[in-house]
Order: sequence, then C-alpha cells, then structure tokens
Amino acid sequence: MSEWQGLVTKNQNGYYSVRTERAEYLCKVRGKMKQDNNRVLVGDWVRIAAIDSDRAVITEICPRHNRLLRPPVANLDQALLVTSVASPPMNPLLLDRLIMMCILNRISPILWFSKMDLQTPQSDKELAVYKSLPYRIYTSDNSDKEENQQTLAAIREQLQGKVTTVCGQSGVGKSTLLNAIAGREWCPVQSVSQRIGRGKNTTRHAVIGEIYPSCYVADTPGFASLDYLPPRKEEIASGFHEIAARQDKCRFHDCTHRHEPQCAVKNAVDAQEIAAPRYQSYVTLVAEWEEREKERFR
Ligand SMILES: Nc1nc2c(ncn2[C@@H]2O[C@H](COP(=O)(O)OP(=O)(O)OP(=O)(O)O)[C@@H](O)[C@H]2O)c(=O)[nH]1
Ligand SMILES: [Mg+2]
Ligand SMILES: [Zn+2]
Repeated sequence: MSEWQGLVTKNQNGYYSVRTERAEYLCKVRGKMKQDNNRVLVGDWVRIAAIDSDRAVITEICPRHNRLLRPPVANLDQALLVTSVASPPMNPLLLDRLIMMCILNRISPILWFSKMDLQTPQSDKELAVYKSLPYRIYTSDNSDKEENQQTLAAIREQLQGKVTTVCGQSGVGKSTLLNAIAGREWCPVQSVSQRIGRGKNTTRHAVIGEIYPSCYVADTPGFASLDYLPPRKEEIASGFHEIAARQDKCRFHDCTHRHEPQCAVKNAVDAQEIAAPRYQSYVTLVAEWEEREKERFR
C-alpha cells in the first residue's frame, strides 16, 4: 500500500478530496482516528494510504499552524487583501481591520492595490502609508502592460506551495485578479449592476482550489467579515505592528494609547513615526469594540 502526503481541499459529508503531488484522491478517515475524535479539516495536510488510483484512507493529520472556526479551515498561510484605489474608493479602516485579523490569526497579509489606472492624489497619499508597512505590496491596473505581467509572475511565485485566501469588499477586483493569476476564467467577473440584489449564501464550507500549478486558493466565506473585532480589547493593538512595537514604553502597562499621559504610541504619532491614518483606525476599532461591549450588557 503506498503512502502519500496531501492537502485536504474539500469535505463532502465525510468524504474528503485530497490533492497530492501526483493525483487527487477521494478519502475516508481511518476508523481509529474517528474514535480519537480527530476531525479532519479542509486545509489540513494529511498522510494517506492509497487503495487504488483515486481512492485512499487518511491515516494521520500533520500539525496545524492555525485554524479558523467559521468556516472551519486549517493552515491558511496567507491572505491576499485586495483594495481598489478608486471605485469603490479606498477604505483604510477596512484594510487596517483585515490586516489586524490576519496578524491575530497568524496569517501573512499580502496587500494588492487594484485599479491603479484610476489613482488620484488622495489615493496616492493613502497608498504611501501602506508602502511604509512591512508587508508585501503589489499594484496593478489590469492592463496588458509589461509591468502587470511581471507583477502577476511575482504574485504566482508568492502563492507557490501555500494556501491563500482572498479578501476585500465587493467590486475591488478579486475575481479579475484570480482570473489573471490563473490565466483563464477561474471565477466570474460581474459588472456593478449584475452584482446588485445577488443573494449570498454565507454558510458554505471552505473549499480549496489549485488556481495555478501548486498555488492553492481557499474560498473561505465568512472569514473576512468586514466588521471583524477580536475577542479581547488588547488584541487590537497587537494587530498594528507599529503600535505593538512601542507599547512597552508607555507609562501605564494597560495604556489604551488615547488619553493617557506619557504614551509612547501618541508620541510616535506626533513625531510622524506612526502614520496618523493608521492610528486613527486603531482608535476607531477600540471605540467600536467598547461600543459592542456596552451593547452586550444593555
Ligand atoms: N479600471 C479598472 N477596473 C478594474 C480593474 N480590476 C477590475 N476592474 C473592474 O472592476 C469590476 C469588479 O471586478 P470583480 O473582479 O468582479 O470584483 P470582485 O472583487 O470579485 O467583486 P465581488 O465578486 O462582488 O466581491 C469589474 O467591472 C472589473 O472589470 C482595474 O485594475 N482597473
Ligand atoms: Mg468576485
Ligand atoms: Zn500608550
């Protein structure tokens, strides 16, 4: 019996699709694992024992580096956060929230700015803030320009051997980007008018597709809820690396970096070492968190 390692890409009522280097297998879980209550998740890297050319048994789950609950998916490596510089206009608060969500879930954020053909002085200023952050950042105008081809080659390399999810508000160009990466029609691109009134089913399970050889993209409905807030208030600061890096120097160990004296974070904002819009997002998210907490006890 041959043993392989593969990626679980789909779960259909206890039958798992597992993608190995050589083939895709339809798998059941070995009985003993079920007794141990060891549930296999989409995104798990597993060992399988082949039964024939397309059926196998999952014998072991490799250690996970993270796991999301809604939808249940394991081992997301990175998230491609797509933002259009215009149409819809750039939303820095949303982008900062998504970056925070990635960091708190140990997922590397990759920033993709689309519709550069529509850039304005205002969007250039907003973009400059993100260029100063320590994340990979790509820009594109989705034309045939040589530059865009190079960017696509770079992003394909970045996706190699990893499982990536794609987030961003409606209309920013996620499907357009995925089709460009795939080099074929991978998912439908809808005009704005087509998008209106579309019923959305958010309770679907996560599914992973191989968009380009060895580039796995996870469709994780509901993960990137656009109003995400972490369970604990202190975690918000952890999602802003430039705040997290300085908060040990604040006078109060429980400083919220808003009205407290001798706050290293506010000092850094005044000295323009922290970009004001990023700090503004942080303050807004903390206020939102407090508001949500108040609602809970009302
Ligand atoms: N001008 C310009 N338009 C673009 C660019 N990228 C995508 N678009 C257009 O933006 C519109 C929305 O693109 P989609 O790829 O469907 O956006 P989406 O993020 O998948 O949207 P949802 O599926 O609703 O979440 C389409 O009309 C695209 O043709 C770009 O770089 N420049
Ligand atoms: Mg789409
Ligand atoms: Zn502080």
